[in-house]
Amino acid sequence: MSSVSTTAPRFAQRFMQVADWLEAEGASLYADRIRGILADSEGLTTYTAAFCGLFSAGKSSLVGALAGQSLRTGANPTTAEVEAVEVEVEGGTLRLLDTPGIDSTDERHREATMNALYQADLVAVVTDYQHVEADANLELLQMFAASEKPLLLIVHQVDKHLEAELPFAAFADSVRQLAADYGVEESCVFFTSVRPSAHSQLDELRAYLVAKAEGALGTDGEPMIRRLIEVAREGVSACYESELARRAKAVEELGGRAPQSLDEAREWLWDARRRADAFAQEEMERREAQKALVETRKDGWLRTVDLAQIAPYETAEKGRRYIDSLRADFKVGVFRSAKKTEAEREARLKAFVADLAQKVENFLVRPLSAEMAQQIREIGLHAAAEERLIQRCQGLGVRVDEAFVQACVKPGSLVSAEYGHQFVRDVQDRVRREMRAQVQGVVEELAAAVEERLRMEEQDGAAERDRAERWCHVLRSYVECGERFESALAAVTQGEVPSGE
Ligand SMILES: Nc1nc2c(ncn2[C@@H]2O[C@H](COP(=O)(O)OP(=O)(O)O)[C@@H](O)[C@H]2O)c(=O)[nH]1
Ligand SMILES: [Mg+2]
Repeated sequence: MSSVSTTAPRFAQRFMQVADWLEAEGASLYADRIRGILADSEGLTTYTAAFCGLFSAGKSSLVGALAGQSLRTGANPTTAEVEAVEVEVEGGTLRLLDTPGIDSTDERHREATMNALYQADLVAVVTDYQHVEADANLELLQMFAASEKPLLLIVHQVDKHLEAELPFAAFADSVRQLAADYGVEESCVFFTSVRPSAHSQLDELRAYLVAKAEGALGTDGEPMIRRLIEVAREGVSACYESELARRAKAVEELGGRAPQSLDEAREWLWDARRRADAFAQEEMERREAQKALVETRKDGWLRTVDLAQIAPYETAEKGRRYIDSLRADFKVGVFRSAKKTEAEREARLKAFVADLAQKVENFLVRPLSAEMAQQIREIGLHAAAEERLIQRCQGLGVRVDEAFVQACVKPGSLVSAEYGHQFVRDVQDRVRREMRAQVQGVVEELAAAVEERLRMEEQDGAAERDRAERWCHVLRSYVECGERFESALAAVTQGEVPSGE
């Protein structure tokens, strides 16, 4: 952080609003702590070192010795108060907090100690010579190692050391090793005693604290601002903790594992969205491909209808001969009797009809019906729908009989010599038109069957899609909460009130 020099008091005041916000969010403990820091009129010019540890570690004696004063010492203190002694340093005051001690048997003392620590710029864990590795001490180290505050490990009452049992250097090494395990540097480990001892670093510790205080106070107000920010951040964390945990649990319930970080959750969400989108895309593409296939088949079948050779030359010739027989001047036989003429017309009509019907059957109906049935099978519809359609294909056909052909004759055109050709084209057109209409009918039923199959497939995929959507939802909900948390943290770090939800 850059020097806040003259702006420090004003900047600090902004935390009043942050405190109000925390209060409104239900984190009144942190709101009170901020107000407590702000209420300290000396706050901006005070550097605070808190001494904590088990009872009788010698904290009070040590603090007194550091300050050159005598503090209330002795076993079993009845008060749970935090005592402060102050030492003048350049640029302000070094305040030493003597805490009542962490005693697992008295929750009030533990609480008073923990409550005092938010005011501290530095924490010193004090242990007596004989209890360096006591569980409570290790717990304390563990807890403060996680915070941002500088952390000291002080092994007190080293006058109790007996060189005959263990060389002091070896003892000191093992302590430094332990400290390193908790991220405490060698320069932050001190050995002290208020009784005469060759190993005591009481003066070094005092010099260290004074230098630390003067260094921090030289930046004018920074220690206090740091404390304010730290408490505000803790308060924000407290506000979001349970909600974020709840949402992480929802993610874990669905995905088997809770995200380890917001970034990981963002990655999961990104992935989930991509997969859900791909799923929807696939579905749409399948739908479009199926529709395109039906269109392609329809075009192919209609082309088959149009190109079928249903009236090759000899068939067309029979048609033209029939038309010739209808002309007014058509007469046959020596006597050109009406009966014979009529019989000839009848014969020519029958010959044309029989030939045409056979050609239509052989070159149009049968090949088309086979082609359609084959291609419909290839689509892979549900059995019942496929069966229905195949039957429909097998039932395709045009009833080419005398009436069909006669209906195509335009009597008014009989005078034209060329009409025979036109007539044969008209007959073919009528055959193709009727076939086209039947093909169209099959295509409509096919399209409906394809649609039905798609719908059922999509229904089958619905459970999977639902799951994917739920997964996206819980991830989004976690990420949103995490982002609000992050931006609230960023806001209070700037002394700003986090913006609304
Ligand atoms: N031998 C020895 N005893 C000490 C030392 N410092 C404190 N004591 C004794 O340890 C006991 C507890 O000291 P006190 O300062 O009250 O510990 P606190 O409970 O941590 O505050 C008292 O009887 C002190 O006289 C020391 O450096 N050497
Ligand atoms: Mg004490």
